[in-house]
Amino acid sequence: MPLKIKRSVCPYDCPDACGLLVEVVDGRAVKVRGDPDHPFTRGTLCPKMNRYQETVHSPLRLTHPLLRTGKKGTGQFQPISWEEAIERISTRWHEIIKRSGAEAILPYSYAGTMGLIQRNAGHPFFYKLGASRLERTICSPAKEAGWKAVMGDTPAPHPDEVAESDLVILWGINAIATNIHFLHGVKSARRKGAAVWLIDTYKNLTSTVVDQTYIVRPGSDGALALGLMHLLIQLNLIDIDFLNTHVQGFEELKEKILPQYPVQRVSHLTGLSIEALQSMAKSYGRAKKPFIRLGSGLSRYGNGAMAVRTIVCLPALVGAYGKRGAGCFTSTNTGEAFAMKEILREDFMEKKTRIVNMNQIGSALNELKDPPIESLYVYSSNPAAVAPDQNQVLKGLAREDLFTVVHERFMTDTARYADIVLPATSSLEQSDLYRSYGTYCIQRAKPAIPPLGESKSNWEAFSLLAKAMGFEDPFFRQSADDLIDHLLSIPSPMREGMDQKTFQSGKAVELSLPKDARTKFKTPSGKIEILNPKEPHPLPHYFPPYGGNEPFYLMTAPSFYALNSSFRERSDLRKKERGMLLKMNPADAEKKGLNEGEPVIAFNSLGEVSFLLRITPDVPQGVVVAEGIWWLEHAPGTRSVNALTSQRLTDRAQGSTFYDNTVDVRKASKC
Ligand SMILES: Nc1nc2c(c(=O)[nH]1)N[C@H]1C(S)=C(S)[C@@H](COP(=O)(O)OP(=O)(O)OC[C@H]3O[C@@H](n4cnc5c(=O)[nH]c(N)nc54)[C@H](O)[C@@H]3O)O[C@H]1N2
Ligand SMILES: Nc1nc2c(c(=O)[nH]1)N[C@H]1C(S)=C(S)[C@@H](COP(=O)(O)OP(=O)(O)OC[C@H]3O[C@@H](n4cnc5c(=O)[nH]c(N)nc54)[C@H](O)[C@@H]3O)O[C@H]1N2
Ligand code: SF4
Ligand SMILES: [Mo]
Repeated sequence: MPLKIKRSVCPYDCPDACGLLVEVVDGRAVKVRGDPDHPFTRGTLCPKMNRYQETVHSPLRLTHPLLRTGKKGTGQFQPISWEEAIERISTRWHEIIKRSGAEAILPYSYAGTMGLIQRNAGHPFFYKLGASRLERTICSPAKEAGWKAVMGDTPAPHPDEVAESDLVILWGINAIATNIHFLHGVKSARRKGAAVWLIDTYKNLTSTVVDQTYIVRPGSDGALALGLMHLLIQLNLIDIDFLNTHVQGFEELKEKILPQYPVQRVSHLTGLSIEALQSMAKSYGRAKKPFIRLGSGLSRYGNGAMAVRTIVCLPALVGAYGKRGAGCFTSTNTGEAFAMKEILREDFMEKKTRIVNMNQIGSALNELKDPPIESLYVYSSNPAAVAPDQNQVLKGLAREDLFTVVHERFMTDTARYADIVLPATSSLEQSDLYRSYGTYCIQRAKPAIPPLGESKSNWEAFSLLAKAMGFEDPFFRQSADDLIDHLLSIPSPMREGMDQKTFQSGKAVELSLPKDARTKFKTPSGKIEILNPKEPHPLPHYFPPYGGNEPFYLMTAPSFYALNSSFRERSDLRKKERGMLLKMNPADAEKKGLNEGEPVIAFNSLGEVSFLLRITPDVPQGVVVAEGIWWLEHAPGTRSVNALTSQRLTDRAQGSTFYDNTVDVRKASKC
């Protein structure tokens, strides 16, 4: 059989959105490589995706619709046809709508695939149905809110500009795991003499590729930024011309807020020494082009949006926003590249329906009334593993009166609780349109291989459901490619001058950035708004995170070998991770009488989770780290990390607070 090389895109929730070259033989993907023609991928992939074919052709892929035969959660099912599955779902939904109204039905989806068509395929359907709406704020809305409060709609710089910087700060981001291609630019900056810092709550893997790691107390970054700004003024390292021309509210910040953050207090709040703080301020103030790459970790706290807002003010003081290769990169906002309203079709909603926050799915399933949630339709997400307060989520999913449908590639923790499981195609089997939150690349993907078994894409599943529910609108009868063609026929300034032929051939092209992004800030005042009169607190300040009563702050950080709960089907990657570990400082382990490698239980008022203990000086005292989200079948106990995280939300934008939890730790057995 001849070998064909097809282009595709990595579908996962990762800022890099890599271009792929897929080697196909006889309808099977046999090898997957990074596309050398992709401007950001540059021919290399991360360790997770290097063998994507093993995920795509995994023997664990779901290939038939399934009907539950055993108790919820036990994973006992029998195969049924698509016709029967759709018939059962639509019959049940018609009954529920008649009895309780469509708001008793709730969709739950997130970012199993980032492709715009497949990711959002359910929106038009559920708007038309009149279902409850899901507030999709599990990831980083607080980070966006923090940026927006100061910079409005100002676009982030091109990520490769970092190569021109002389001081790169990786702030709350384990880039080697979560943004590996960004490090290409960081490395070139470093070769030219730039210093690279990591500011984190523990020495994550990225600390091995930087010059200096600063360990801060969880949730204290806002205080750090205020302290640095205070020191910059004292050291006379601010750019007065830039502040006078482009910034609103510097004087107010200087007079009213910064005096509250003398270096001693900031040292106390952050855990950084006075010397370290002074040295940071001097280096930052003297750098010609300081570039901050801000992760989302520090935004997942009760004070997360304010912390981000405060950090985003820092570059304004030294005029960094006015220079190429300097400033702050949170994420690219490419929302205007395509007419999203043509994908989402909010206009299908006849009246505004109830909103359920996805971080509070646990409470929603157990407590919502008028009407209670009677049916849950999950696609492109694994809430039993990824949502906070796992005990509440599992309790809700176990309700016998809840009719749950899960459209999935694998038998995940959530799928085990389904009444009906529908098999999903992988990204290599479906058409889509991709943009990225870490680059300005866009790409169109066509299927590289046929669907495995009877699996169907999200788009196809919703087409079938729309028909069964009697939706007449022609929108639901088009194919994914029809919709992509329609979107491409609508012009956007970001796509102006784009090379159509290259794009249609499946290669990545880059969107264009406004030329005046460094002098014209897209805020109501046209200036960088350190003072934002529309915010409940017009000036940034520091307030503590939620915290808790237990002795250790729990960092639920990303794993190098997985992406949220995706890739857990892969035993090769799981083996490299060496189990579901809890990392702890040697002094803490000694105090607790705990030994390397032994099973331990982390616990708080929400739950208990078993881990294997890893003792390491990379973690400071008072902090424990659990990297990755494991499937329950691979966990040492009966729960995974999110049994320890709460449903509390961020200060702004209703985001998740995964990092803002405390735990205690004890030996697993009392012998
Ligand atoms: N390999 C891998 N890649 C991924 C993911 C994954 O799970 N694994 N997840 C994907 C997704 S959905 C997202 S949103 C992104 C996530 O990427 P980001 O959220 O942008 O950042 P992360 O790289 O997850 O790193 C978060 C870091 O923040 C640190 N941190 C926690 N609290 C604080 C704090 O108070 N202050 C400071 N300074 N640091 C703190 C953590 O220790 C951790 O190292 O990555 C994506 N890519
Ligand atoms: N403890 C802790 N919990 C966290 C985080 C953390 O840092 N710590 N991070 C949070 C963050 S930032 C995020 S974004 C969320 C992510 O939460 P999710 O978006 O739920 O992410 P995944 O765990 O990757 O689950 C995605 C599922 O979609 C399926 N899938 C993939 N492609 C398709 C498709 O085309 N169709 C269908 N129907 N299914 C598909 C995959 O098989 C996978 O099971 O997790 C959050 N949870
Ligand atoms: S770095 Fe991110 S986008 Fe690139 S292959 Fe890995 S997961 Fe996919
Ligand atoms: Mo995320």
